[in-house]
Amino acid sequence: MLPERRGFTSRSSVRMLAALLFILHWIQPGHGQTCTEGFVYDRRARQCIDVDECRTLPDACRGDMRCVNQNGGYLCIPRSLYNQPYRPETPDLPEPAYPDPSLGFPDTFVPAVPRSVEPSYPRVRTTAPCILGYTLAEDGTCNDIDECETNSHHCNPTQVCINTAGGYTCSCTEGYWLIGGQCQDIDECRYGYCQQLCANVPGSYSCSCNPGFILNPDSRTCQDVDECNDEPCSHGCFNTYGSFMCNCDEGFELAADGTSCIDLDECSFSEFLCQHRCVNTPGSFSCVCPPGYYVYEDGRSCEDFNECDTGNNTCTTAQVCFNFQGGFTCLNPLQCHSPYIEVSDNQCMCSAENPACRDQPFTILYRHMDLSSGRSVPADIFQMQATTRYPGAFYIFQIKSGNDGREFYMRQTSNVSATLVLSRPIKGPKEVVLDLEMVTVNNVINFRGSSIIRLTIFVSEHPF
Ligand SMILES: [Ca+2]
Ligand SMILES: [Ca+2]
Ligand SMILES: [Ca+2]
Ligand SMILES: [Ca+2]
Repeated sequence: MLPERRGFTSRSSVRMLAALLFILHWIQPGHGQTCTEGFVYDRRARQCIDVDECRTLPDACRGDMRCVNQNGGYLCIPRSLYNQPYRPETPDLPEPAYPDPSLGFPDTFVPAVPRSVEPSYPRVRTTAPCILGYTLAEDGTCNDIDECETNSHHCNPTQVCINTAGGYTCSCTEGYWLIGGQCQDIDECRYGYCQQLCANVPGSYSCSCNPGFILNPDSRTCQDVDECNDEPCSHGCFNTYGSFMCNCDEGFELAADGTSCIDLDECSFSEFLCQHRCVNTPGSFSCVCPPGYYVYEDGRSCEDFNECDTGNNTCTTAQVCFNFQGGFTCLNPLQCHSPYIEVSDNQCMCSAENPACRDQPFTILYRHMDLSSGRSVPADIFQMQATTRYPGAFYIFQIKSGNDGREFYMRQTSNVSATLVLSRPIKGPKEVVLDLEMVTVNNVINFRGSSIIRLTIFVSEHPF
């Protein structure tokens, strides 16, 4: 850092001529006062004062040097010492990037020792009582100059000036750092300041979170929202990282909205779910049975109420309750019509001695049975058998009446027995009264007689 003497360079003859005229002008008035190099005579103050070469010389320092005025001279020092670019080593500290004062600032330089000057009149004080950056107070002490306050700093307009003891620093405000001598916004997003979403703004930044997260108090990281706390699900809720899931109780399925549960229509799954009828219910289903039935333990089958066993019937004491599938009936006491007489509570007889009984069946036996509608065919449904066997006799079994729909036929199973067979499906509800006849033929004694079983069949409405 050598002081460069520019006063007498012959770079520009015009400038030299101007300087010469300037000097002459000062000499001419005849005050008889001359100042040494670096000073000019101030008429008002009547003393030699320092020339600020940095202001008066258009190109006091060359190149990348900066001019610093000194008492009786000036200094050229590298500009780099004024603005030390400062870059934080790690990007995660959005701290103000204060330049290190130790790197040196103009006002913290030790002032150059003033050159000795020739004694002159008036004598110029060449030694300041305080070092540079301080000013002499009235009490004789040296006080720090607040360059920021007095606006005598050299911070550039993007910087802020911070006064220090004996000097000052130029700094960037928070959120900016010094790049190329200018305070430029820190792009915090580029350095991953935010965990999830980041928006850079001049001098700052703001973090936000993806849906399902909330910003932590540190304003940078995000944490999962436990959505289940707000009970968004109709039924069950499971919190997940960044979201949540709903599930539904048995018998329900998740709706398209993902939160509500809608009933499953189990009845639509299969028509065999219930024996009779399926009724969908919220979260379940139930089987119902027609009147006269109840739902069995399996929940789907229908079982006939036995109204006769349970006493849940309307039969009088004189009547006999007869239960069948899906209902019951009250059988009136047997009434045998003349010439028949009653021989038991379900049998009438026509006496052989009675002439009116000739060509009439000897006995009529009353029987009742029930039959399910739609029973698969063929089906053996009733047995009949001769109870009295006469030597030399044989028996013929036949349906004498009641088989108009031809649903039945009689199949002889032995010499003395036969089976009533259902040969066509029969649909209830209806009562079918069949007269099943057993004809006894004895050619030895030339006898032919018959007995009747009057079979009443209660065909149920339902196939169960
Ligand atoms: Ca920023
Ligand atoms: Ca969650
Ligand atoms: Ca259901
Ligand atoms: Ca019944």
